[in-house]
Amino acid sequence: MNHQIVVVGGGSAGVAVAASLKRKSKELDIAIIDPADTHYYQPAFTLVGGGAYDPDATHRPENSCIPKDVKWIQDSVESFDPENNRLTVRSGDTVEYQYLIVCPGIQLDWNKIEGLEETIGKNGVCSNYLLPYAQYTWECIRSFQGGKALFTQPPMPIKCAGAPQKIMYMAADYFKRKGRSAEVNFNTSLPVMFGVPLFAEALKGVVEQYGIQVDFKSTLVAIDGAAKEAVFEVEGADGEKSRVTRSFDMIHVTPPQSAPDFIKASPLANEAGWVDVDPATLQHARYDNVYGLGDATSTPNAKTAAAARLQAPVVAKNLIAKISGKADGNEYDGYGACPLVTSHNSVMLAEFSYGGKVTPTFPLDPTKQRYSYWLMKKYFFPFLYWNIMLKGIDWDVPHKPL
Ligand code: UQ1
Repeated sequence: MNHQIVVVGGGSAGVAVAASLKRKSKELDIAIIDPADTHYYQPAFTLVGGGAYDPDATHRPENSCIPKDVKWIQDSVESFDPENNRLTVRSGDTVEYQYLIVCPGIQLDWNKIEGLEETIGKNGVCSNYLLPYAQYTWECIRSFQGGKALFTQPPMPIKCAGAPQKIMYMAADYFKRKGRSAEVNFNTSLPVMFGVPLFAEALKGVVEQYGIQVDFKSTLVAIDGAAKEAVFEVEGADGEKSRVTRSFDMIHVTPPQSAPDFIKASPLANEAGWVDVDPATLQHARYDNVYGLGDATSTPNAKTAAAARLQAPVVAKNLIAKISGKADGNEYDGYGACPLVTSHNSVMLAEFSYGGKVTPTFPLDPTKQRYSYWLMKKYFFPFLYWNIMLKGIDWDVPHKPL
């Protein structure tokens, strides 16, 4: 097989960039490689876990998402050979390209927590990171009769760093409304609530509002579902690590995450395993006919759908400029957005760019929890995703430094 442009990954980033390219230049010959039948709108998984979104509305068939006139190769990449502009897929075929766009997303490393794979989806062990387990999250919250509810966050980088606490606030809100007496405990590997100080400070207030106990630098390492016990590695003030076992009635686990194994093992990766691209142009550091975007890249932005939405037109414009021999000059500023769900009717909208610079879209205090942002999270962002972003429409709402 041979295509002018090959896109590895048909998720948010891959579909958006292919659609954006096609919209700019109909005659481009593009193929997307992705093994999955189903395309998920993952940002809604938080709401599914909180019982506020129809699980069936989070996904569509992948073939309905791939742009018209873009070829879908339903297969998995086995290996890259960027020196020779080709790659191999699991079926054994070789795919050649002139230009390569790499956006396979981030890998969930369930197996890095001892005992997790055996118990996830039962025994009160839930996780919003796969749809069936997100549905089980809601079952756990709804049927919780009081007791201990644990929530975990693994070391960075993870996609949407706010997600591990969003589901906790939805749970705490529900317990409060139903009058269930709950001890809610957040165990996060990080030393802070959020990477951007302005929001970290504001989130302290939310934690207090619910009476949640937060344990920083506390990392889930093992879980025994039948015994309802979870083991954490906790780093003390002296840097000393010790193990703490906590019992639970329910636990929401955010799995450790890393670059996909087939990227880690490829010449495209940096030392940490991520697709090694320039943070502004998104062009590969060593292969100038290769670009990367989405959760799998080395760039230090927040790994969110909003980031992929703004990266897609940068890659599309830079690649078209490259093909036509004109100057580049389109730069991604690191924008990412994290609608921090703080209850069943409020959201704090965290928007920021490289360096943790707060860059709101709306001229409102970004640390305030708002019902209007809840409505956007539940209704407008999914609409924006399916009908604007995945259709390759570059809708650049300006965001400005605070
Ligand atoms: C956004 O663009 C987006 O993308 C597709 C989301 O996806 C889920 C978001 O949650 C947010 C907040 C944005 C940012 C867009 C605006 C209008 C603030």
